[in-house]
Amino acid sequence: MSDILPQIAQALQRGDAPGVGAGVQEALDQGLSPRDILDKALVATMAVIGHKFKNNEMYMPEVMIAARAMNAGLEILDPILSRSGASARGKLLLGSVRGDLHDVGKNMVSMMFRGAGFKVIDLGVDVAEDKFVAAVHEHRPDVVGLSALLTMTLSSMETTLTALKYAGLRDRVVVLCGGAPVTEDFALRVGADGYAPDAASAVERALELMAQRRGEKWTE
Ligand code: B1M
Repeated sequence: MSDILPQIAQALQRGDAPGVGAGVQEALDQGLSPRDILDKALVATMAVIGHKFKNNEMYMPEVMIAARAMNAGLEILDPILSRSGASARGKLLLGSVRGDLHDVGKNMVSMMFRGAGFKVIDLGVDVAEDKFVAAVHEHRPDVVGLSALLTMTLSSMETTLTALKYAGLRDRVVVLCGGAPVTEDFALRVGADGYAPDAASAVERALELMAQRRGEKWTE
């Protein structure tokens, strides 16, 4: 086995987007599974970067450049991981809540839902409450996914749920929350339907909640 995964990890730590892109492509060409590339090279290295950021061994600009390199890797894996023959299984409206600029985890959530056959409308980052409300009116999604990475922006999840409620839309959609500081307890307390700890389980949780809403037992 070649040492392509450590090479991708090193490129990601350097914030070398073309290097990450080339490494991911090389790993695919060597027959490595996209899931292994994602988990063992990209996600694992972002965790190391997060640790260094926390300990002041890496600073904002470097982390920002690394996140851009991570997204470059995700872009290459995206068409493979989100490839699906299934017809639309549902519609997900997704965004990082107001005040939150983190998008790597959200982009993974988008990829997993598309992989599971969902149509995804991604509103991006720093999405204000009224933008979520307008988009629910416009797109009529089955699921609204809220992502937050900062303790400070957890309050935006709550205000988004309140805005949906006051717009009379809350009961029409399943609301799923996620992101590092989010817990099941928090999500339920602020009125969401559920919480998922990671992108893969977010799909399962959404399907479960959609089935409950229809009064069916979800089986798969
Ligand atoms: Co920021 N940042 N950051 N940051 N950043 C964190 C989150 C932090 C934990 C770092 C630290 O101190 N250890 C810390 C937050 C502390 C807290 O509040 N608890 C922090 C801080 C403080 C900040 C700033 C305030 C720094 C400053 O200005 N002094 C600032 C805030 C900017 C803002 O948003 N307004 C800031 C800025 C940035 C950058 C711009 C430099 C960059 C973001 C670039 C980008 O995203 N394009 C950045 C980054 C990259 C990070 C870390 C290092 C990595 C985040 C990441 O991409 N993780 C992060 C440290 C860490 O996480 N350990 C950190 C990889 C990704 C795959 O994981 O996003 O958790 P994650 O997603 C997971 C799950 O959470 C889940 O699924 C994904 C995996 O499967 N998930 C969902 C996510 N959304 C979901 C939605 C769902 C379900 C699951 O359903 C809808």
